[in-house]
Amino acid sequence: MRTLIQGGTVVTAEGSYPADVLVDGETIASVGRDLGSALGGGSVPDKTIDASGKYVIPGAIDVHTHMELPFGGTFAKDTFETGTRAAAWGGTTTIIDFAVQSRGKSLREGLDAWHAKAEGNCAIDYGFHMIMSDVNDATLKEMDQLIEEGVTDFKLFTAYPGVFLSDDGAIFRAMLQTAENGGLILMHAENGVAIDIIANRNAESGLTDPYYHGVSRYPVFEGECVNRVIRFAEAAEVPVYIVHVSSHKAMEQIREARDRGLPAYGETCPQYLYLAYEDYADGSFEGAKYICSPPIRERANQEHLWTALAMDDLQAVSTDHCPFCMNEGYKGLPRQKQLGLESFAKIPNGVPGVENRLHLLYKGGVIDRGWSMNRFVQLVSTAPAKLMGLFPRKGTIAVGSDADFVVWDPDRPYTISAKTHYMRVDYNPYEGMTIPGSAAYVFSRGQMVFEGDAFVGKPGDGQYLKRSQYNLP
Ligand code: DUC
Ligand code: ZN
Ligand code: ZN
Repeated sequence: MRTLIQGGTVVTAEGSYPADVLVDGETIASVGRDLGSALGGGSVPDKTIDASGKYVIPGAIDVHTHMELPFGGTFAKDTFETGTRAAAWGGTTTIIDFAVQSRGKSLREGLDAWHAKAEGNCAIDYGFHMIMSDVNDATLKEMDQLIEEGVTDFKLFTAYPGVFLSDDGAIFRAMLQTAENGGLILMHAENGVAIDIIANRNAESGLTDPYYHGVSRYPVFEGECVNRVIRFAEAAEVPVYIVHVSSHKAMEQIREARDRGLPAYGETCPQYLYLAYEDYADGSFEGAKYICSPPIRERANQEHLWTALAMDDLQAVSTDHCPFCMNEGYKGLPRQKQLGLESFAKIPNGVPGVENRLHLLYKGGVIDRGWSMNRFVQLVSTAPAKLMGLFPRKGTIAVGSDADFVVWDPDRPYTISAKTHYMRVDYNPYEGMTIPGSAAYVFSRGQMVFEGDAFVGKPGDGQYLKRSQYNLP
């Protein structure tokens, strides 16, 4: 099957130029001017897409999702089937989800469980990171095996005492292991022990509204941990990647480390760029929609994060997609956010976003702040591909790369709404926001997945990605 994408502007992280793209099977066969006539008389493609007036960008990569994550007595609502379809609609053609090692179990058991959930269900390609809840001699050895299987990084937490938290020794040991095996440590860096002291004090004083979730998790508790784990990585002589950077204080630690020449990297997420907790100080339960960890912050943080993305002090944008419904009974399912009607401490942590990442970055970055389309592509596709060992198979438009791409129409406005979104959740944090452009066509390994708003892909077409070692951007 050969498909010709004709007359568009190809955009990569390096540059933009008018060119056609010829897809043969699952990969890009040719990129150049006027490929239609170059093909010659008898040789016509099976399908031609008119991309004039549109951008042809690499399929985007969301390196931080939680499909079906068990959390606080319930599960994140999107399955691998519904979540990957939603991702594709927004222009994301690869996700990397977090497999979880439960305390006392092996990494293998956790990884096998995540393979079982995803296999045969995904509309786009997918990979896994591994969350390590126990660092010990056995799990350190297992890390080497997982790397062989394409799970090349490991997430550790300084948050969630008693569940995921790793102490300093565990973090440092895991980093030393990656110095040997070439893996990458990803850190959820917030001081969960200190947070719990403030959170419990607030809850005991009757300050139980959703608003106090954010109030209890001081930005300095994030900054302190980011600094600490970067120092451990410096000592272990390994790179480190900080997930979901939410505050100015945390971002500054990454910037300062990079200024010293250290391979410290960080991502942020749309919720930290757009949502602010002071908007939910009215005591209503509405704020539960926006409860995630790290929390959304005071608005003053947002511009610092946007600038950090523009200046490469942060290198990627992911979503931390982890949707929980607000209302009991949604699609006949039991309560989720309402588990915390009595106290914010019981509200499952997470926000939806997997289908709106490109919309929000395009509007906030390209339209409102004048970024180039190349910077946009770098942040949503190319840097994630490099950091997570997928480049150049993914993350660019080049001969031989997988034919994962999006025909992005700058004149196809879209108003975000839970009434029309594909995510399996009963609200959208960005409800009512109008985005001037959106995806007109989405391709995954040469197959069209979305034609406008019509899903033309298939659950199960997405394949597991065995990833390589990071290739630092
Ligand atoms: N934070 C969230 O908000 N949800 C899932 C896990 C996490 O760390
Ligand atoms: Zn996290
Ligand atoms: Zn997460």
